[in-house]
Amino acid sequence: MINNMDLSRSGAWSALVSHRQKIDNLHMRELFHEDATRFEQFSISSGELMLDYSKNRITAHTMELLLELARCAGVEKMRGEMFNGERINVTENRSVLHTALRRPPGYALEIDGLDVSREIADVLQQMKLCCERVISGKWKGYTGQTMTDIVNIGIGGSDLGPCMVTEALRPFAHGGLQVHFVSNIDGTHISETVKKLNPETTLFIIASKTFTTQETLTNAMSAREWFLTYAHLESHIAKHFIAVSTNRAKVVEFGIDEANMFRFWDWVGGRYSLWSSIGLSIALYLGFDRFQELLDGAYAMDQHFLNEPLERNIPVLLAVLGIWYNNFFDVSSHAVIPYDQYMHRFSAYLQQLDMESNGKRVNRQGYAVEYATGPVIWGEPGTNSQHAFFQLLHQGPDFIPADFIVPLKSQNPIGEHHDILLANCFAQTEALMKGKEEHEVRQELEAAGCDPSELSKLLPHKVFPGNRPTNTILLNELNPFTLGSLIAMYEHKVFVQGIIWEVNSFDQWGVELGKQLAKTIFPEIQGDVRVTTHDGSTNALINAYRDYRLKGTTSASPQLSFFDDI
Ligand code: G6Q
Repeated sequence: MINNMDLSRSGAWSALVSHRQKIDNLHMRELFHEDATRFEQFSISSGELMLDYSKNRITAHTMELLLELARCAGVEKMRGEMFNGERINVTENRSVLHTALRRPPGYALEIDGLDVSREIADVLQQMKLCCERVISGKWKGYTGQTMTDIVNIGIGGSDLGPCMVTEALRPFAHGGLQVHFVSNIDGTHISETVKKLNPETTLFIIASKTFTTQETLTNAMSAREWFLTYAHLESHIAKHFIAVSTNRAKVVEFGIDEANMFRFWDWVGGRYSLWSSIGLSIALYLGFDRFQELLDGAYAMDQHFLNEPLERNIPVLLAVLGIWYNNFFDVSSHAVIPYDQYMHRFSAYLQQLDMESNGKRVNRQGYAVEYATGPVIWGEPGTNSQHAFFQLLHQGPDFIPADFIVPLKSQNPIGEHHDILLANCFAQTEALMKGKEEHEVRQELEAAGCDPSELSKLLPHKVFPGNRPTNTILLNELNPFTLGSLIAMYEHKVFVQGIIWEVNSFDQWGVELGKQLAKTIFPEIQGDVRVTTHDGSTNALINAYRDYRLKGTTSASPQLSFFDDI
């Protein structure tokens, strides 16, 4: 079905199409040269975060047109609806209220007969008490010892956020507990993790919104078996297993004490859930007060997003810039480069947030969209990435916009490391913007004494086109508050883009499909008959593994049969 009303047929969209043609030959180098105030015009601060978006292929008129598109799409109205708990997740008929999780208590909002503010405050209080007991050592294991290690078992939204945050905020950990994350169904992940652990001092958090996710439950069963190998008595499980879920019945069925369950709600999407009790591993690792600072930082960004006009609104600016390249330059990739080693999981986290939210081919009404709905998000920290894929950023045939995220303060200020790190970062964005022209390369080669025939051979290889857009996001320091703001900034960027593209950013039917498909093949792998019911390729692959299993020593492990029931 085609939607004749979609935004790509609007006047605002057409104006951008023609504007794009007009500015095609404009080089950022000239734009900076012509306007000494370009940085002031295209940069903005909020709290401890500053966005410099001056190194983009934009003029003031570009921004006017892009913001007009955002207005036409109803960004302001939809923003209010999300914060007010309207059921904007239309395919699941749910509210989208991760912003309520970081809002100070005491406001009135009722969803499905529940007072949201009270519900959230109750769970935060439960988390706080748990943190106090575990961190102080009052929580004892089955042999009376205090806990030294937390293992979060979850996947996707129940893993990526907490894993990224605990890595990013390592310097803020209280130091009394180590935290580990097990997500992959590959037995290597759980095996390698528990190898290092003492069951007497290990606390497992089984984090699953639905409590039916195959990977999480398999890993949880294996963790349980490992634990019982040492602890023997099932009654000891209560001291070592906690569940975070919306599904009380399944938690109880699994054998976790209800008193050890932390709830959350279906109006918290998986990839938006680190602010809920899914963040328990963060709170235990950093201490509850630090977790609260993370929430406060996100709340500060929520207020910015909610109250600032579109032209002074950081998530909105980032969103429309992304749309500018994705839809009007046909750019299908976007790099995210943190200049902070602690942020090494940030791009992986952002991949899910962005690509799972907006990777949709139909709009909210179910009509096929006729435009791209988001780039591939990827990246690695600088400076490592400079020695890996930056070649493509500088000299590949297509340009790839990139966000550079830079904390000004180092957590490990040794020698000149931080100065060198930041010098590299600023040099990269400058080079991507300016490039290196033929006459500059020629001069350089001549000065180096290169002979003319060698020079003409080398010349084209050493030219850099430049005009490659970057945003630079400066943070005073990477701490719980600023990280909270940064994550919320990207959440709202993704939200605004979803509104403009008219997709439902809050469902994930593609993920659900994966969950179903594996459950069909799993019993076939274990069955007695050769598999013939799929396409030729899938049959052959399944049978190759069946043959291997029959010839090898593998036999169905007891915990696997558990999944027949879920
Ligand atoms: C996130 C997705 C998905 C989900 C995982 C884990 O938005 O829905 O990544 O978080 O599939 O699901 P459970 O938390 O239900 O185990």
